[in-house]
Amino acid sequence: MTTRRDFFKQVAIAGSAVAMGSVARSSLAGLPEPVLQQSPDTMPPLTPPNGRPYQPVVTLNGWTLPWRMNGNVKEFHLVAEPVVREMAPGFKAHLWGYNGQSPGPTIEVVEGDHVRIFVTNKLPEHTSVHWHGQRLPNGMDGVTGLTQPGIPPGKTFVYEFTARRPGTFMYHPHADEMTQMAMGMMGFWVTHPRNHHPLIDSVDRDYCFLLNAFDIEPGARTPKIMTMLDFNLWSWNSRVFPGISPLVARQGDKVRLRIGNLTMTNHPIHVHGHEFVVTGTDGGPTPKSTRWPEVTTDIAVGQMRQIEFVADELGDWALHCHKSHHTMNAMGHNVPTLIGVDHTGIAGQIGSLIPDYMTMGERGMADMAEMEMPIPDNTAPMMTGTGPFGSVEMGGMFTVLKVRADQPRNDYKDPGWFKHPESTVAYEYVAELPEAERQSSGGGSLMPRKDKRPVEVQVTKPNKPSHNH
Ligand SMILES: [Cu+2]
Repeated sequence: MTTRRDFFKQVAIAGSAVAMGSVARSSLAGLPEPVLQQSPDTMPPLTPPNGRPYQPVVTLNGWTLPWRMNGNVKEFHLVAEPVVREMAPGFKAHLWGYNGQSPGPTIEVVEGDHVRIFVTNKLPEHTSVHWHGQRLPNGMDGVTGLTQPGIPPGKTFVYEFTARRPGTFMYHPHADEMTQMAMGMMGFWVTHPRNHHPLIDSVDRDYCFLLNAFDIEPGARTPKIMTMLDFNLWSWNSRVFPGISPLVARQGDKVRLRIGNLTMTNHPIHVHGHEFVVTGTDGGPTPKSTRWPEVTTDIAVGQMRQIEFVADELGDWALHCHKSHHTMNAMGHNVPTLIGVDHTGIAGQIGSLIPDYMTMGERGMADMAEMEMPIPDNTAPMMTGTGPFGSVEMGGMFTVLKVRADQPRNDYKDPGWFKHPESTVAYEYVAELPEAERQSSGGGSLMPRKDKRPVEVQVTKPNKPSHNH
């Protein structure tokens, strides 16, 4: 452990992505040096230094794995290992991943490339890598027990195949999958077209990320691997809002998003302010005749979707999963619904017994986002992220598409909040509200009111309770 800690110190000095030090190099002679990533930030696209040229992708809160050309073979080195992933500022999870992060690095190759991937297993149990969606020899498919023995701890296996068709793919273990996927082992794979492809447009910005989910008790660090459905952290590339980078674009840019789902449920991904078309799946590019405009696309379990649009509307546009429980973090689950329950007085009495006690949710849950609620150390707040108008009241699978007129090309830096032109923001109506006629009338002739009973549900709206007990 000491060696590793010292190594990380050196890494911090040397920069964010570095080759493994000389200690490990001697024992791995003949292999490409594994490159490790220390930062959870979105790294700039990796322009290919050699091999066939292509337009690189940008991995949200991730990076692309550098390679070595060995003759005409592109060689990569993946290291399966325990990692510490910062899922949001102030919240670190103990996961399993590849090369220092979960997910692992994105692998980018070009159609026709001969690819050799060394996989070193530094986990306490065997593993394998399945190359989801690829055409390859059966023995390279990575299914433990079926097409290969598991890679034992401490051993390195080699996968070798030709990237036969262009498209959007992913990789993940096919060994003790329930554990290894629940712990965060997965990565993205993009095979770029070799020549102009009639169904693959070139774009100005090409983003990719994986949908994943974890169940980590507030205050804990390690996911519960037995959870099948009731996850409490819904993440993109093992990050939760407000920890997910914004997607930035220059006005008029053609933007592609490549999204893969490795959770246990479907995610309807919704883009505000723009319409997109689905241009590809993990089966390849979609025929043009099948493309129609959408603002939400459902991504089922084990599926990948490639969507494209022109970012022509200036602003800060929400981009999120449309399942509202997937845009909140741990603490937001298993809270009883208290809307309409009047707690006046009770909180004070309980507060004398439990100093930090506060009532939750009697007017809805928005208060929760505003309050500085005491939460255990190392816990992502339930929903938060502060925008220019206050709390965004979101967590989990949420980020912002930022379209700017002056965003420099190939610049992925966060431009800050959108400055709305005058008179383009929703505003308060300040005059007296007229009484609606139907409030006093007996109803129209088509639907006359049948009786005069008062409405049955009276929602109690108490005054804002004080929470400073
Ligand atoms: Cu979702």
